[in-house]
Amino acid sequence: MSEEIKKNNYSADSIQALEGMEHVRMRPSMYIGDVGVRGLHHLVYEVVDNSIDEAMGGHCDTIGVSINEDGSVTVEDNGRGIPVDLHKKEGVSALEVVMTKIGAGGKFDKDSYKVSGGLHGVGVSVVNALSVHMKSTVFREGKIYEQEYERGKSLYPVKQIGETDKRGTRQTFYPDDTIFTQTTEFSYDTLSARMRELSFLNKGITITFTDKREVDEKGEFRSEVFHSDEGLKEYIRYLDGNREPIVSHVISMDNDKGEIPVEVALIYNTSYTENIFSYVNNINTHEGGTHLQGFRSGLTRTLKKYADASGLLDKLKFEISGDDFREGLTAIISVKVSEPQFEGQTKTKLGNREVVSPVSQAVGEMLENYLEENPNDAKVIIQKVILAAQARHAAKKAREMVQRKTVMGGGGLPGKLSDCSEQDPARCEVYLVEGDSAGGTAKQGRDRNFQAILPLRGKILNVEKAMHHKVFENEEIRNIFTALGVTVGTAEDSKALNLEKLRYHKVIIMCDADVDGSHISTLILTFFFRFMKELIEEGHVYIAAPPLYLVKKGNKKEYAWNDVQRDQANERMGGSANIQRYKGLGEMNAEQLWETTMDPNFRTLRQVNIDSLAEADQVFSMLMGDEVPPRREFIEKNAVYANIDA
Ligand code: 0RA
Repeated sequence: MSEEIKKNNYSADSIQALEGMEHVRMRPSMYIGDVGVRGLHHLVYEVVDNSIDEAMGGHCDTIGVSINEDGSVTVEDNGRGIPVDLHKKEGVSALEVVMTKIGAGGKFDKDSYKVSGGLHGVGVSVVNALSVHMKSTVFREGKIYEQEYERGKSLYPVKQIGETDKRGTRQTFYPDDTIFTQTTEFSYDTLSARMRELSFLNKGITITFTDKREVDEKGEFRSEVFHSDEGLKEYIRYLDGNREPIVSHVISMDNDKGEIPVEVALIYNTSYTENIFSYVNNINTHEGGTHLQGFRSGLTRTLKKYADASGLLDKLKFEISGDDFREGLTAIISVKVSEPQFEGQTKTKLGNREVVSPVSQAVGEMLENYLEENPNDAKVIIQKVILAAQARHAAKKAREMVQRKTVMGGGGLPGKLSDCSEQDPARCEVYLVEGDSAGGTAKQGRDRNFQAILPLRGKILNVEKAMHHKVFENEEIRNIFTALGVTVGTAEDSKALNLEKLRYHKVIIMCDADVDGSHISTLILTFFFRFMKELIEEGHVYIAAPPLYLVKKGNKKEYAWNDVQRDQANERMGGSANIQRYKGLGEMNAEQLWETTMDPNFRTLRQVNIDSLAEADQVFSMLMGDEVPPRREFIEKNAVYANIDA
């Protein structure tokens, strides 16, 4: 947008601005992405972003976020307080302008309030427009000011309501259920994960997160305090805590002085997966972009140079590829860009060309220093790279075999697949079922028109711990690839998944409702997460929910998915009903399985989505990695999909 257009927008009269607020209510998705669970949580991020900006400007160090008893959310900081003096152009207080005019955020103060941009950064007025009620409280220059709003319209002019020696801003909003029709209930896990992430990305800030909707046995609210002094370095330790490092330190740098502030931290571990998380202005850039490109080029260039000089590559018969430098790498890149250009399908790909070179340079310098000062680590890294190159060649052969079988095997679907008759993938679903016997029941119970069944034998390979060629050699995994009809990998891009030929738009994991079953679901999800991430991202993966109990009395029967439902059903039947606990899918007959778990009119499917890739990665590495105790604890305490929730 040119300067001129910006100015014109800004001087737009209040009628136009009002239309702006109405436009937000008419087309909320244009501002917050969607009006589902994700959009709802964006409201909180938007408000918190403003406080983070105030903190990044050096004006505050503490942010409180709470979900209140009534389901509203409060965000409070100890910054300078949003100005309340008269805004000359608009003729009302600056606070009112910020709260009720679209795109007004900070235009009255160039230095601060340069909101993060990107997905969020639409301005707190958007949150206001989408809230049935909102209240702003400002603690500033010894006084307390307040203003309230309904669906974005102020209820009265800003008023002084008292005196204080505090400073700061408090925002409380109650999302509008006529906009967020799916739900207005905030998820503790989602918000807590984001606050943790923000504290790592903005070191030094203390973020307190409290859920006041419930109290525990001690009568206390669930609450967490997030604070990181070391930022990304600590974030890496958190993410990789369940993996075994092969170098002695986290390698990191923080250059906040440059034109484009760059922060990077990385470590190498014994696994075979590459894990790079990139952020622009605190927003996770799932699709990567120019900062990631800079990171990769800096990493490859520097390591290659070092390896060449070391003579370690002399005996190697293969070319080393970029991928080889990133096996077992966990890295985080965070850049701040004043006018970010976001591209890509989900607008999470950074497009600014000017970012490539500073990031590449910073990464190069950081690594060069580290390799120089830690020659033993350097050697270990290069040896790992060589192993990766060798394994890549082996994997390529194994993959080509899968490909040949998929493409040329005369439509050779796996023998164990019971396919459906419908041809349109959009209407087809496939159940991945634990065990041959449950597979048999599912096969009898299904609607063969559109439901296919692929039984999986027991535990599938733990891809978190296996080398890639082992993954492609594994029969169960090959069956999944062939059944779904997708192919992976080309010589240029071993990670590109081809979803065009996907044969079923719903891929449903159906396992026993017990610890073993959830372990198997997790193994399958881990496989999808590492090798078919797009399948999850495009919303194709679901988890079936078989019931835990059958409650029966006379000719009445009810199914129950938890203890509360079981007891309620029992009560409805006047107590003393016969209660059968299903120990596994195998105990249900075909009709029962259809009724409860497969009939689209009755079943509940949980769609798997990844809110935070970093959080999901941490969970998977913990669940599937070497460290047993945290896994035990987690599986015992949570549904396995805690952070990839439905
Ligand atoms: C612009 C100017 C000033 C404060 C802020 C913005 C501000 C905005 C937010 C949003 C959430 N918390 C905030 N805290 C402060 C004040 C400039 C001054 O006092 O000189």
